[in-house]
Parts: sequence; C-alpha cells; structure tokens
Amino acid sequence: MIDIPSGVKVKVDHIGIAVRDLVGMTALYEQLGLIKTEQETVEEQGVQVGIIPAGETRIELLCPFTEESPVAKFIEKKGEGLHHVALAVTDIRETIQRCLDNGVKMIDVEPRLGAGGCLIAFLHPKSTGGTLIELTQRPTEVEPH
Ligand code: CMX
Repeated sequence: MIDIPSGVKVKVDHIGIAVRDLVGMTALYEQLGLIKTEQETVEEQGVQVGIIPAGETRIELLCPFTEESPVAKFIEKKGEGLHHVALAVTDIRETIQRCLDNGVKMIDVEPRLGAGGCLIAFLHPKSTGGTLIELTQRPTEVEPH
C-alpha cells in the first residue's frame, strides 16, 4: 500500500475538454446554466481556454489555434471530448516524487508554470489507463524553492 502523508488534500481542480468550436460549445454549456466567466490564451500549449465554473470545480474548454498544439493532435487522433482531468494538490513536488517512486511515467518530472500562476505537471496517459492527468498547485500554495 502507498504511504500518503497525513493532511494531504486532493480535489478535482478542473476538467479539460477538447473542442473545435469554442463559441458553439460555450453556448451549449450556457444552455445548461453553466456560464463562461473567463477566456485565456495559453500560448505555450497553443490553446484558447474558456473557463466555466461548475460548483467547486470548473470545466475548461480547450480550443487549439495551431496544429502544433497537443490538443490539436489529440482532436485529430481521437476527436473532440474529454482531454484531461486536473487534480489540485497541496505539494506538487512531493506528489511527483511519490508517482516516480511508484513507477508512474511522468511527462513533467519538474513542475512548470501553468495558467493563473499555478505550478502544473502531467502524468503520461500510458501510465494512467489512458487518461491524461494534470497535477496543479495553486499560487497560494506555491512555496519558493
Ligand atoms: N488523453 C489520453 N491519451 C492521450 C492524450 C490525452 N489527452 N493525448 C495523447 N494521448 C495518447 C495518444 O493517443 C497516444 O496513444 P497511442 O500511442 O496509444 O496511440 C499517446 O498518448 C502518445 O500521443 P501522441 O499523439 O503520439 O503525441 P505525443 O507523444 O507527441 O504527446 C503527450 C502525447 C500526452 C505526451 C502530449 O500530448 C502532452 O505532453 N500532453 C500534455 C500537455 C497538454 O496536453 N497540454 C494541453 C493542456 C492545455 C492546458 O491545460 O493549458
């Protein structure tokens, strides 16, 4: 059994959904009563992100604007749909190390800067039964290293 330190709290930070038509999909969610509050361009990932709060979590609609985007490659290969699940962790470096110690293949062994000043790291879908999992640590919980 894996030894999880006491006090570790994890929740679903957001669910990333790959879309071709950000405007059309935003309208669909608005019909369901979920309203997009922000839109952000993440140049490094080649996506426009529509942020839709949903209770304690949020839905992020990911619309690629370049063919080089990992999301564009995903849509080409698998079609639109669930792209990743992001888990909010309190200590991302500790979580990465625990994953590595247990043989999980990480895309990022060092956290990098994501949207909103969060530190993020991805687990490889080959190690997770096919779901891309993102770890994210909010800026308030980011400690200087
Ligand atoms: N969910 C599940 N599987 C995925 C996936 C996803 N989101 N993206 C890729 N894969 C799978 C592919 O289907 C492929 O599987 P098979 O080998 O069985 O066919 C495998 O992963 C490798 O994919 P690939 O198309 O050959 O692409 P790459 O190896 O170049 O990259 C990956 C794959 C996951 C390493 C890359 O997409 C990546 O680094 N992703 C993390 C970054 C990212 O997705 N950013 C967008 C998020 C935007 C944001 O939150 O801001």
